Amino acid sequence: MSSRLKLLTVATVLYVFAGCGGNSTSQSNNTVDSLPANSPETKPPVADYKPAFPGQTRAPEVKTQTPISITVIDTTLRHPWGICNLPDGRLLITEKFGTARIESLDGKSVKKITGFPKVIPNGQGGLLDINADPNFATNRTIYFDYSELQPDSSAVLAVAKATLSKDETKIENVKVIYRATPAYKGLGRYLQYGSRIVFDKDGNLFVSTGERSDDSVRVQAQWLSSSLGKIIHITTDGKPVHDASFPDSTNVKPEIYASGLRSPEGLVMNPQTGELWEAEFGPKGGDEVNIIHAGKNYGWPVITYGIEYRGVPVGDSIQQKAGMEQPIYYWSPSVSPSGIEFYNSDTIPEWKGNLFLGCLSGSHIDRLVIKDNKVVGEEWLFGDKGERFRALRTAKNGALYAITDAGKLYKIAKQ
Ligand SMILES: [Ca+2]
Repeated sequence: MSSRLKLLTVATVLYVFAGCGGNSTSQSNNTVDSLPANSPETKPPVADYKPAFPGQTRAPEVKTQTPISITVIDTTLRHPWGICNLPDGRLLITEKFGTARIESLDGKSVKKITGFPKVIPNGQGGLLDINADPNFATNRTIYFDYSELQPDSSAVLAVAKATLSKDETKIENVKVIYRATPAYKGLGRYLQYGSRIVFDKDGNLFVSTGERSDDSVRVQAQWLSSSLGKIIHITTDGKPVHDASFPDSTNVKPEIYASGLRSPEGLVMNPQTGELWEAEFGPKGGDEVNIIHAGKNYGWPVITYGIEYRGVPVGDSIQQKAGMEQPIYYWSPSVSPSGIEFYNSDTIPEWKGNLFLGCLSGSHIDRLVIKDNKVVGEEWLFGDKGERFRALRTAKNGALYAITDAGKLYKIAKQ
């Protein structure tokens, strides 16, 4: 990996906001360390921002040596969004319009599940993530979240629990345990809910929440009085876990674990370290991976490596600030990471401990090789499929299963 730190000598040609003018470039007399050229990304970054440390972006390309097969085992899902394992090995998968299904690992058995609350499926809303209680085998309890319409036509991310009926055809005893308030009514009301649900080691829930996109509301990612743009830490009844992450105050919601997030559709526990990892959509460029620690501020919308989609800098155009955490990795241009997963099986040894990200606009599964909490290698897998990969899980059989916006379930396994 020694070439990782390789710096090119090109000093006068900077790519400036290529996104607002196609592939336009401009000349500058400034000198910056050019980005490594051996990344799977070959397009110029959308801005000439300098990484905070070597390897924070464009890690050197690696190639999987193990022969891998990728097989479509179902094509009939309706916009799948969340996927989790059940104790018997089967997969529980949500569909955006408000249904779910249980699939066997060979795709031959599919059970459709109804009974979910009414969702707003518009935009990025809908029935979103799902997870099974650690004691699901005995209590049949599941947790899920969705965009919920309010009486004033605003929309909120609601987190709910329910039990799966014995015949696995419907959910029962649905109870909303948390709402990521304030509900939002503006133009972006159907955008950026975040919503991944992850269990901590004690059986409590971490939930990622989006900041709902619009300029007027996204500032709340920095407000400890707002649940938007946060990692929320709650019990299975929706009560704050009280980590004392932030100072105790009437203006601070005690369930907030970390702040300053934009559109965090990726959240997973690192099984090797026990740390919580997050991935989020940045603005234009600046998609991030972060390691989440209690009480930390991850910077949005104050610091970012991206620019506004309209082509201008975000805020004061700063990328680093005291008191705000740096992403361990970022992409520019964007790859749009949604669901993320650590591969944690011995079946494909070279993948063990790697972080896999389902990418939407990137149309690939991104594999990041991690060493000492730094990214030391990157591989873009399955780009030839032309899919928007929404989420993925390591299954009990050692294969990765990935769902796509087009409605496919892929099995990715050792040949
Ligand atoms: Ca950030």
